[in-house]
Amino acid sequence: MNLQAQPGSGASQYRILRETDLRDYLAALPAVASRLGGTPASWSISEVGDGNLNLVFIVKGASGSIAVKQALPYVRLVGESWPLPLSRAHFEHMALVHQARLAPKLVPAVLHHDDTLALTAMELLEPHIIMRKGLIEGARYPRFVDDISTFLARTLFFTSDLALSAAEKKQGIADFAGNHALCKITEDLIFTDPYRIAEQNRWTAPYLDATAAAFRDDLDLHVAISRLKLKFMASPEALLHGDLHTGSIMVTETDTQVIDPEFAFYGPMGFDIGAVVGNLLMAYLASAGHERTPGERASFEAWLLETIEDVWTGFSQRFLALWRSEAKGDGYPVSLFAGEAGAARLEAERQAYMARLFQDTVGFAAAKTIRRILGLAHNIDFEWITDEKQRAICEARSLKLARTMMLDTPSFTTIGAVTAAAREVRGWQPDFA
Ligand code: SR1
Ligand code: MG
Repeated sequence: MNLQAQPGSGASQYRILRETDLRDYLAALPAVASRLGGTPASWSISEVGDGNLNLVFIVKGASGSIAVKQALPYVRLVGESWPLPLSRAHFEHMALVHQARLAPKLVPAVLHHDDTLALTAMELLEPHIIMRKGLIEGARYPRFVDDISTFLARTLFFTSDLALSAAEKKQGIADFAGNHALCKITEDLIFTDPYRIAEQNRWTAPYLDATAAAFRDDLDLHVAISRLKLKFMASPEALLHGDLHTGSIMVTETDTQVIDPEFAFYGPMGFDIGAVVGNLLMAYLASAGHERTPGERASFEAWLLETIEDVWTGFSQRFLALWRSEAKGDGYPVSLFAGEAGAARLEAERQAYMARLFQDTVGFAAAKTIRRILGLAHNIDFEWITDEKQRAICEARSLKLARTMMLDTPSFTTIGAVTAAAREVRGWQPDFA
């Protein structure tokens, strides 16, 4: 497909906005200008993006503040040598609009969108912080479990064949099918590169050299990751966020907001749920690297494990409740499950479906972990552990857990089995320790 023909490509009129251009641009938008208040000259504008792909500006005026995100035509983390379609801003905007409808109050409000400039203006989330940073500090978030399990259950259920007609579902798949360049990033960086020699791979050397080499030679692991990759590519079960790590979640003690759905597409539900579970497991196993005195984070770590359990339990209860009360889709026709026997059989089938979804979740959580330790894009849970040996110990524990989760997925039949394995590996010392 010709990328130039995709929505949002608008190559000829696109320009990277600097602060002055952005001021003029926003001044010409009456609703945005009046929200900011005062004169455009009085607005403070700063570029604060620390993600891998885009520019992010914070604009503050006399009476309000906004965030403005602009896609760059390349991967920010790497530079202009890695071009990336601007159309991702179009798909992100479409996903934000869907998610706001399906999971009200859990995504930032969009104030303005411009496909040509690949730019979206949103409410500024204040005093929220990126959840990953809060977890590194050892902060707990009492609203998180309810909010993220609601977000997951509602966005996944209502975009699936359980809730939609076949025609609606296929239209949804078509609407997001053009976001394949972002899918390709995931296909390469998560499902392929960590298991082969790739120029951009990196890990904490020399401590993890042997493990990285072992992962490159492990054919059992290559089969397991390839099965997951195929599932990612060929199972359009629901509209996914597509990059639901703890850096895509902003939190306070009383609020949770899911941001950055530029990787949105129709894929397997377990990929989003696994992203949350995998990133919480990494937060748990990185925690030892952030202690100043042994054991000082023990109760925080216990909270994290409880949170992981509650996310799956909360998600699965909510998803099942929606299925029992809102199943208007063409999957599982009601007419095939009439009477008491039919109802019982359908309920058994729901349980079987959740068991399969849990297996996917375990596998994808493992894939998400391995890519952050052996691939290109790492996370600050580990990166901010300055003692390299200590960081490698935390990473080696995570790799050990992830390998078991990926190879022995069927042995994890409950989320408690996952947290028990995490607790056990927390006490394991690699050879180099
Ligand atoms: C080149 S982009 C690297 C990563 O950043 C995003 O947040 C996604 O996780 C992607 O894989
Ligand atoms: Mg992102």
